[in-house]
Order: sequence, then structure tokens, then C-alpha cells
Amino acid sequence: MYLSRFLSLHALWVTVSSVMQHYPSVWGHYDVCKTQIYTEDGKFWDYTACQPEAIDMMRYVKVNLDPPDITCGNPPENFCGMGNPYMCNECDAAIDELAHPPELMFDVEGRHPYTFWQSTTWKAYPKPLRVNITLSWNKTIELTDNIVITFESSRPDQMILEKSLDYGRTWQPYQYYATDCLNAFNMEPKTVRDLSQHTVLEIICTEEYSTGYMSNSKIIHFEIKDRFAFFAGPRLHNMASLYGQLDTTKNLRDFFTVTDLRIRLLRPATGEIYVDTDHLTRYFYAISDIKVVGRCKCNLHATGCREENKKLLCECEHNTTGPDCGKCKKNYQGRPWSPGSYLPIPKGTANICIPSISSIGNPPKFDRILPNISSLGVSNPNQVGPKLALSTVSSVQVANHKRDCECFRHSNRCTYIELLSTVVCVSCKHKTRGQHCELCRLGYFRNASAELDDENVCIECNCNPIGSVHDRCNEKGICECKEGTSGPKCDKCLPGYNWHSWGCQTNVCDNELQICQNGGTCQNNIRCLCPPPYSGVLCEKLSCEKDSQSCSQDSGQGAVSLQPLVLLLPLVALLGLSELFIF
Ligand SMILES: [Ca+2]
Repeated sequence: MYLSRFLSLHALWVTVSSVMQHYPSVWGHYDVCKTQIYTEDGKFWDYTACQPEAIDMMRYVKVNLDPPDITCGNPPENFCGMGNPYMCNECDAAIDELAHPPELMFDVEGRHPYTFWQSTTWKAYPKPLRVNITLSWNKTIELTDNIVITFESSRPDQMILEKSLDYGRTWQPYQYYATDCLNAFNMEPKTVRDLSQHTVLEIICTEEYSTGYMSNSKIIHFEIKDRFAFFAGPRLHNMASLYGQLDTTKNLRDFFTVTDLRIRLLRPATGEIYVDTDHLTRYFYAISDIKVVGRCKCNLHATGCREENKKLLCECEHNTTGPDCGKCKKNYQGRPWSPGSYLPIPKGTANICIPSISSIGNPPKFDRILPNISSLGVSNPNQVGPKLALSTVSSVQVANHKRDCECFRHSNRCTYIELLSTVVCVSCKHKTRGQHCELCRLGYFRNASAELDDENVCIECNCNPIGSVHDRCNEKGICECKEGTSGPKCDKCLPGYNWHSWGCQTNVCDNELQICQNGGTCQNNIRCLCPPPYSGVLCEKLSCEKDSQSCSQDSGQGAVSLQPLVLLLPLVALLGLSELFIF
């Protein structure tokens, strides 16, 4: 008892370890949804794209067989070896040791001989012996490793692996398997290695796994890793490249995504062209193990996936909800839901849901979002975000579209935008704007002493048109000033600057530090009026235009004495006499 439990645990650990070894680079990234960071301005959440670990999905599968009575043993029957029709065993559903129920396809292996599910034998030949094995998760999952089916019988002559993305309502083939693809499915045989980046989504028929009963191999693969390798390289070292492709190519992403798989066993292995009708107990299907490794699809909004009432659910972050984190939480519908993105590598983009105006009575749990939420009055026309500090206004319950037309008495008209599934106020008055007229128009800011439904909720910024960069202000009404300008409305000059008709300008002269020289007088701090013969910004130069003699003393000897030499240089170069001059 203890030994078998130990062996089971050991087998499980081996399974988990092997999965980890397969994807070292997958496991290193996107495993954190948010990180708290500290700055001078306080604590912030830095949100990143995240996804759950890849796990053994057979732990959560529901298996259905069609026809339902296809499992052997009821009534008890004999089945015989393919190679030797006289070497037979019994299947009896009523006796544990002789029963082969479906759950033995996904129990924990670790002992020999393997446990296996087995069908009835092909007694009803020539009526086809067909079995559909449906694996359902009732949850969208993303496959991350090969699907591996291990047969106890010989591998079937004909089989189709199918997938569903809509919980079994519609099915698409994933791969065809046959000993003779042309004969069975009218398809040219191919292997995954015949594919490329451009044909990776092609559905192929392969003869690779149906090489007749003489083959020792009992395994059938659906090759996920080989397909990944077209993007990530043969050893899957460049997973970033794969993630980049998955992010931008929906078809590729969907290709590896399933809610259900269906194994359609169409014809058992016969070992030869003709069926030996004298020994039909040789023909049956038996499967000892099915491996499906993947992760819950959570749209890059969760790292956890838990089972609740036998259903897998993402443990959604980023203010999202739903089994796949496929929508924004109530009160967090400030912008349309969006999946996270793997890009930019390596942390991706979280695309979190932001609070809607209906949540203002229940302040959001986070302090602040970096970097892209706008606050009331600081106008960013591309975003409709509520001010996070408006905790005094009562909550608006979202019940239906009509009740959603909450415009804080600045409008009585709304429109429903179907694309965004949201109601938006139109013609907001009193200088307001936004989905619920809860923001102030450009050039206005929130009146802190007024309620949100007050006519005077928005006050004009009143920025000085000359001194400010633009006419917008922050939530306290403070304008953004040009260089040299100060004051809440940018109508004052910083020290060292003076107000002119074009704004604040640096002082050219004053009576303290930049004094006009040689008897010059400072005019309005912008120029020195110089008495003749002086000139220059501070009247520091003698004017040389008329009387060159008067300049020579102040200009210095150097300039004069250099002149003949400067004039000589081109001549020297022309004559090639430079070696005569040693500088
Ligand atoms: Ca088994």
C-alpha cells in the first residue's frame, strides 16, 4: 500500500520534473502579475502580463466514450494477442483485476504491467469498430507540450485527433493518423518536419505512428513542441520569438488552444490487408496513458488556476474576472477589456481594467496606477478615467442601460456604444466631459469644494496666455509655465527675469549684477543705452568703425601682429614651403 503510494508520488514527481525540463524558458517569464514599487512619491503597483504554469491537464479532465458501452468486460469476453491468436486473456468488468475502465487511461502509471482501458473486440466485423474518446476540460486551455497517447494494443490503422474551442459544439481535425493516408483519408502522408513557419497551421495526415503491429512503439504524438520550434528554434531557447508570434497572430494562438480534444479511433490495427475473420478477438483498442500538458488560458491576467466545483477557474488579477479573466470586474469598466500582451518582451503589457465611474463610492484597492490613468481636470483627451479620490459621491449601481445614464445632472441624454458594451453621456454641460460627465473639459479643473453634480464643479484654469505653455492646468488649477515664468497662473517672473509683452525674459542689465558700463544706462532691463564711442551689450567696447586708432589700444597687440602671418599662410601652402616654418 505504502509502496504503491510512494511509487505513485514518485511517478508524479517524474512527470512534473520532465515538464519543467521541457520548458525552462517558459517558466521563467510572465509568472508575476504585479509588483509593488517604491518611489519618492509613494508606493505603486507595477502591473505585468502573467500566466499560470503549465501542468498535467489530465488531472482535471472529464472523459466520455462513445458509444458508451464500448468498454470490454460486460459481458466478459476473451481477447487474444495480435501476433499469436491463441494467447488470450479475459476482460471482465465485474472483477477489478480483469476490468479495463476508461479511468485507467489517465491514472498514475509507475508500475508494470501498465493499467489500460480496452474496447470490446471486433466481433461485429464487418461493421466498423469505432470509438470516440472525448476529453473535456470545461475551460479553455493552452497546450504547451506534445499530446502523447500510449497504446497497449497495436496502434490503430486509422485515427483522427480533433479539437474543439467551443466546449464541444464544433470540432476541427488536429491531425490524421493512418497506415495508408492516401487510402484512408485521401491525403498525402506528411510529417511535422515537412512543415515550416508558413505552413505550421496545416492539418496533416501522418503515417509515422501507424507502422503496423510489428513495430515495438506504441506511442502516438501530436507534436506541439516541433511546431513551437519553427519560431523558438530547435531547442526552444528563443521562446521570446514564439511569444511575439503568438501575440500578433490570433490563428496561431488559437491553434494551440482547446477546450476539448477528441480521439476518433476508426479502425483497429489488423497487421495485414485482410481481416482474419476467424480470429476477430485479436482486433480491439487498448490505451494505457494519455498525456496532455498545458496551462489555463487566462488572457495573461492570472498566474493561478484553481478547481472549484470540478471546474477550472483562473484566479484573475488586473481587475478582471470570468473563467478566462475575459472581462472587467464590475466597477472596473473605465475602458474596454483587453487581454494582456506578451509584448514588449520580457514583461509584456498588463492592460488592466480601470475603475469605472460607478465605483467611485467604493474607492479602488490600489493607490495609484502606473502609468496611464488620468485624473480629473488634468486633461488627457485619449482617456476617460475617473479621479480616484472622489470618495464622497455615492455609488451608482449598474443595473441596466437606463439606470446607467448617470451624468451627474450635467446631461440627461445617453448613448449606448455596443462595441464597448457601455453607456456614455452626450452633450455634457457646465464645462464637463467624460462617460458620465464626471471630468472637466480641457482648460477647466475640478472645484474641490463642489459636489460632482454642482453646476460649478469645473472652474476655468485661467492660465496666462503669454506665460503658460497651454491653457490646461492640473487638479489644483495650477498651470504649466514657460521658462522664466512662475505663479499658479504663470503670470509672474522668476528672479532674474522681467515681464515683457512676449513673456518673462532674462535681464540683460540691471542695477545690481549686470550694470551698464562706461556711463551707459539700463533701459527696462533689456538693453544698455551707451554713450559714444562705447558699444556692446553692457557698453563695454569702444566703437572702432570710424576711429581705428582709438581701438588699437584696447583691442590688444595680438590681433594686429597676427594679421601678416594669417595672410602669408595660403601663400606658403601654395609654394610648398611649409617645411621652412616650424610651428
Ligand atoms: Ca494507465
